[in-house]
Amino acid sequence: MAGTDVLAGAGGMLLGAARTDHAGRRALLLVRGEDEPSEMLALASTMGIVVVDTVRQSGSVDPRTVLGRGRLDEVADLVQHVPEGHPWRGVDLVLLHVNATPRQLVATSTVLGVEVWDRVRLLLSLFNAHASSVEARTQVRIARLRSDRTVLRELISQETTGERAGYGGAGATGAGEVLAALGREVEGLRRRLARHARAQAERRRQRVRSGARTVGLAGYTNAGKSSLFRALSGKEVLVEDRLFSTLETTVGRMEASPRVLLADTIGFIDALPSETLEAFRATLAEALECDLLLLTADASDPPDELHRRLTTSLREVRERLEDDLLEVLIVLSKVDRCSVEERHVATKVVLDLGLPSPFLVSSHTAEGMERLRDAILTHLHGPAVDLRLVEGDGRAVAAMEAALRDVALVEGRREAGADVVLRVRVDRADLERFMAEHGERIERFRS
Ligand SMILES: Nc1nc2c(ncn2[C@@H]2O[C@H](COP(=O)(O)OP(=O)(O)OP(=O)(O)O)[C@@H](O)[C@H]2O)c(=O)[nH]1
Ligand SMILES: [Mg+2]
Repeated sequence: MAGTDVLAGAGGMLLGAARTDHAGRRALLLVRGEDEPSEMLALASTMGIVVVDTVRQSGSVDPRTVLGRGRLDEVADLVQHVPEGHPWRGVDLVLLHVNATPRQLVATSTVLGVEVWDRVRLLLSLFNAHASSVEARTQVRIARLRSDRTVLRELISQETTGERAGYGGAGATGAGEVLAALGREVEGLRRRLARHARAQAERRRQRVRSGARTVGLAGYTNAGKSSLFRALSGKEVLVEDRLFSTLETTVGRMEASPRVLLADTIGFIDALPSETLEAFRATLAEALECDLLLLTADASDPPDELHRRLTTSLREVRERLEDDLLEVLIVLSKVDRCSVEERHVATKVVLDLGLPSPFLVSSHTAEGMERLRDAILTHLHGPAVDLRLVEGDGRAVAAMEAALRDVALVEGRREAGADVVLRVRVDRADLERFMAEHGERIERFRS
């Protein structure tokens, strides 16, 4: 844990120690320009951080300090000498609403003398707080160390050019050693993650060999992916009204369709630098390397938010897919919260993006779920067919039925005298093989 600790104490560089629980901390949000900080506030509140005030300065972002230097000095003065009863009392964290450069981070924290996080560091701390599996923790740690390295390099460069006093007493040489140690740690973690990714890829190959089909769930964070996963699979996963509840991929079988696997995964967010998301590549691959993708969005978002989040999700998905031909269904979730009018508006947002007509569903009321399930099966196996297994000369229908059940998903069954009529979903190749073997005893109708 050398990296974070060193950064936390480095000559006034306060960028966050290794603590994972930030609930109850009081923070100040600095906004430059006209940006709307609601997502930043949601990220902070997801972590239980109380943003006591927002300081906004018009104009464009200062390349050195985000806010202008004069304004930042004023803020520093008040942060360091807060009068009794002032809302800034107890503030020990300052948030920058932008993805700051290392230079801006170092300068701002030096001037303010309190811990400073930009949007990326806030996300990394959030990931760190939510990461529960070894895999997720490793991914987050890699992303964090990479980010720390850029800040350390900036510190070293400022010392070398005399812009700042010695680094934590040890000087640039000491910092250079820390940097090298961080590099080694990242390499070790990456090797561990690569082993994990290889094991996952092998599991995927085994699934394909066993004839299973995978349906991936992707979409903006908090879109309702895990709820949809739960509704379709019956498998319990973490569902919470917070951003990034899910950080790793869970695979489960679709209820009543054991050959269809669903993969729930981490959500997307705007403007997450690719080197940060890179740490989650293997996790995303687990869900995105699928036969069918359900791109999920929250129908109850305001239309412009829905548009932005869908655009981000589409971009992230497309960047990660080698295969453009992947089939995608658009799912609008949480429709139980929407009026008829709102549903129309949300549908229009989807169609205006040139996407196929969306499935409107609610994981809470199960509305639309049957239709979605049906569409999934139709995409994977084609439409349902009815097969009549005809009883004859001693060969029991039961044996045929058992053979069919090995390759097909049975959706309905009725008996007609000694015959059995089954409604099935079956891959064409499997059906052809089955017909070749038992053809004279099977009547196929209503496909
Ligand atoms: N009303 C309503 N709320 C829903 C529905 N589906 C999900 N939610 C709520 O939306 C919030 C987020 O749901 P999740 O399923 O955790 O969303 P997610 O996309 O997995 O989120 P992350 O893993 O954090 O990216 C939770 O509070 C859910 O209860 C729905 O169909 N109707
Ligand atoms: Mg989730």
